[in-house]
Amino acid sequence: MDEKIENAVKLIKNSYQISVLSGAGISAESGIPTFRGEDGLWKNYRAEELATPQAFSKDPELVWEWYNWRRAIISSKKPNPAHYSCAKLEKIFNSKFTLITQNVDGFHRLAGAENVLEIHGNIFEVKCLKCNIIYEERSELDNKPLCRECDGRLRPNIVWFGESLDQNILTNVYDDLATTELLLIIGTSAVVYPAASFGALAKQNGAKILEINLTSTQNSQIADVSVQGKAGEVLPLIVDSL
Ligand code: BV8
Ligand code: ZN
Repeated sequence: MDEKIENAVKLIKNSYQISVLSGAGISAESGIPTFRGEDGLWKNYRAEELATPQAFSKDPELVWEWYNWRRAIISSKKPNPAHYSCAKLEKIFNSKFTLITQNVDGFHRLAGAENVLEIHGNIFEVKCLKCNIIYEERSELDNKPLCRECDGRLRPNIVWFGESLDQNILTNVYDDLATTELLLIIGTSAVVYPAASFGALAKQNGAKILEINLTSTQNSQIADVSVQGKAGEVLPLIVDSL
């Protein structure tokens, strides 16, 4: 077995409590475009200009067009072996497992994971600008969707650039990063804050770091083991060897 895979297995076996931080790269093999990769969402739609409150107030229909395009893509795809391996890790570690994801596709839950912190929201949830209700909405929406309760305008229940993350979720994240013994950082370029700082924070608190990514990132320098490869291939190899 590849030495790095072996070391990764050892890190997990020597841990009592583990956490996962995932980014768009874990969904890449499901066919979901990443944000900054070759087929990146950013390239086609300059997402950092669309995923903002300013863009939404200026042209809500354009922003909804972009989210409806992504909702359609995600609805036609499914979780890949990396998502299922994360769910398997949760079965092994039980209550000593936390999954922190930047992804909004809901694939971790679809693959069976339960203790999932969706720090940037969920693309299949909507929020009413008038009555503030938040609800799941999987049906096809037009570019000016209205609230089912009060007919107010809806926005995606997603954290946009310049918006703060949900305080309760962040508290859960920081509580977990204070005690976790191993943080697996899978498929994130680590450029978006505050998630980009989670690896260093966990390390500071004494955790080991295992990174799985196609390329090196700022987390590679602090990783105890950094495996370069596809999450859908590498993670099952590691988890099936536990
Ligand atoms: C906030 C929802 C407080 C949208 C997203 C300057 C310095 C520091 C911070 C800032 C700054 N200027 C502004 C900020 C704050 C800003 C920020 O971090 N900006 C960055 C760009 C510098 N952050 C915020 O605004 C956050 N809020 O800080 O609140 C505040 C309040 C007011 C004012 C200021 C601050 C909110 C951030 C949330 C933004 N929302 N998503 C949507 O999805 O529509 S971010 C977006 O990027 C996605 O959530 C995505 O998950 C996230 C991170 O990207 P990645 O997941 O890492 O994806 P990426 O494509 O980048 O990388 C993919 C990786 O996978 C690559 O490394 C690739 O190699 C790898 N990969 C590819 N294929 C595979 C693979 N790995 C393994 N296997 C494969 N097969
Ligand atoms: Zn409403």
